[in-house]
Amino acid sequence: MILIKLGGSVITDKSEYKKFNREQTARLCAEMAASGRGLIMVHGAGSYGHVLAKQYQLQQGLQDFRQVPAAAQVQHDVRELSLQVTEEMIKVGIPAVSVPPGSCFVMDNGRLLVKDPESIKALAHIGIMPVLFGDVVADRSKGFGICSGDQAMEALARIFRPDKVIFVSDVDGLYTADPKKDPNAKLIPEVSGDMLDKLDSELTVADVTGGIRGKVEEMLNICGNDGECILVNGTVPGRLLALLKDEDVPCTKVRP
Ligand code: ATP
Ligand code: IP8
Repeated sequence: MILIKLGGSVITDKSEYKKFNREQTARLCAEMAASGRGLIMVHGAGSYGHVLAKQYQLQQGLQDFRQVPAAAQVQHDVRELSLQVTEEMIKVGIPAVSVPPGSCFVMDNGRLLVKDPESIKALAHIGIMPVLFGDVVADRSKGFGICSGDQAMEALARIFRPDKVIFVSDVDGLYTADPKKDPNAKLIPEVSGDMLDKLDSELTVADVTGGIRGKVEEMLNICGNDGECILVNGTVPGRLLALLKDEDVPCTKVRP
């Protein structure tokens, strides 16, 4: 089984509040269906989550009751995004159901706890793909917190023990600097934990979950002692499909 995350930067325009990229999402869903591989999918929140979350500093937890309506609005918005994503999956023949982390799980001090995975396991068992996503989730110590899709990936990797873990974003992989700003940035084909400190990763769009650095940290978590995670560009047609068919494509492999 392959665990795959469609990043917020491929399914939305992260610079504009609630701008869904339906065309790109539909193509990526078609590539997943065409691969014929058994998949579990997660998606990011993109501009349905990060814009308001940043404005109201939701990643800090509950500090001021003016944040409460914003937390509810973000939960509403990411569900709206998720239903649009699962709609595209169903259209290409993948039976998928959106499972909002904020309504089934809790966090503790910023970490997602999935104590009882029975419902998501049971869905997968009967062939329905449970789709988790970045969400606002109740937090035992902070009132609420932001659970990134990357954290949901970590939880699902523990539950399903996938053969392959893929993160789909809008860049070919991890670079020495942001490739959108630095024309001399070089793609790093393989990354290990000790390289993280040297990484130049300034944020250019609203992102409350640590941007590319947070993602690589979560990928290293998922790798544990001997796993591997792959970061690949979903904006290039056919690239995800090629990777799912085990072909060589430009990407970054993250290893411990
Ligand atoms: P989300 O986490 O919202 O689901 P995502 O998974 O698509 O989104 P981002 O967190 O937006 O990923 O990270 C990808 C972005 O990181 C790219 O668009 C790129 O511009 C930016 N970036 C910054 N520094 C780097 C770097 N050193 N290497 C690669 N990308 C970088
Ligand atoms: O897009 C962020 O999840 P991500 C979730 O996977 C929210 O980083 C609500 C901003």
